[in-house]
Amino acid sequence: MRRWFSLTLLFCLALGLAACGPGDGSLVIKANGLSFVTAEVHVPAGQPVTLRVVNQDGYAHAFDIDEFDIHAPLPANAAFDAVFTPAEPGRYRFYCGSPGHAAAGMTGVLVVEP
Ligand SMILES: [Cu+2]
Repeated sequence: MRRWFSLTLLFCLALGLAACGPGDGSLVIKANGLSFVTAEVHVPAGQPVTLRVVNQDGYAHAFDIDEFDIHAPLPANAAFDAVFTPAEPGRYRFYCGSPGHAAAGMTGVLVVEP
C-alpha cells in the first residue's frame, strides 16, 4: 500500500515537472533602443503568466498594459516581472510609457489565446 502510494506520488511529480518546463508561461520581452525586441507574445487564457521584461538599454523605459493595470518603470539595465492571469482571449497592446517612446514605435502585442 505504501509502495503504491509512493509510485503514484512519483508519477505525479514527474508529470508536474514536465508541466513546469520551458513554455510554462514565463516569457521574456527585451527592450532595446526605442523598441521591444519581442514585439508579439502569445499566452493562454486563464493561466497565470509571468512576463519578464528586460531593459537592455542604458536609459529608462517602462512597461505598460492598460487592460491588466500593469504600469511599471524600467530603470536602465533592470528587469521587471509582470505576473497576471489574462481571463479573456484577445489582442492587448503593451507599450513603453516613457514620454514619446510609444509614439516612436515602442509597442507590442500580447495575444491571449483561447
Ligand atoms: Cu521606452
